[in-house]
Amino acid sequence: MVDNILKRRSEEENRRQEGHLPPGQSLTQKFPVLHYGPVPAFNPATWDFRIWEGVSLHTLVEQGFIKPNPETKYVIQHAEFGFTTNLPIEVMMAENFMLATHFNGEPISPDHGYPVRGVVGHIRDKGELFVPYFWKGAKWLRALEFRKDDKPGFWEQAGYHNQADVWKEQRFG
Ligand SMILES: Nc1nc2c(c(=O)[nH]1)N[C@H]1C(S)=C(S)[C@@H](COP(=O)(O)O)O[C@H]1N2
Ligand SMILES: [Mo]
Repeated sequence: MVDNILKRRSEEENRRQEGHLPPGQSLTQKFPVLHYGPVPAFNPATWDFRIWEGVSLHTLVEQGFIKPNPETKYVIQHAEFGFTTNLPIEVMMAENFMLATHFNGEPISPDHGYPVRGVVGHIRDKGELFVPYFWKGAKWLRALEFRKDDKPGFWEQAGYHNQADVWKEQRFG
């Protein structure tokens, strides 16, 4: 127990010195559950997942399932209970945006978004270009909406910063 705490602390210090840990943040070695509202029940008989016509994601486009609509600038992820989050299309078309069904070889747990969630980006090192990260991936994903204009999602409307750059400590919009 105490050993684990000390190990985490020293790992945290290493990460900070390497410039990977933004100010005011701490290192977690767990997979915390962070969302608003309850965990939905999954019923395969009634569950569906919609992608709007004329829109695209990198692999789906590459495999020829969807033809990109050049007018699209933003994509809204729609999840259970009306939760939404918004991202520029180029972010969702990047290699590190994923409609994830599994984590560490196991189906994603209900808490983390079963049967499918968005997983986006990474926390960049200081000085890299802006890359959105984990919080912009909707758990219990049900639809993707492709739009010309941006539309703030659930947390974004609740006052959180649209980009939330950790290095700039952008917490509120
Ligand atoms: N459906 C849904 N997805 C969500 C959220 C939420 O409240 N509802 N919160 C987001 C935020 S702010 C974070 S930090 C991550 C947390 O993912 P985790 O619970 O798997 O760690 O989920 C994101 N996706
Ligand atoms: Mo979050």
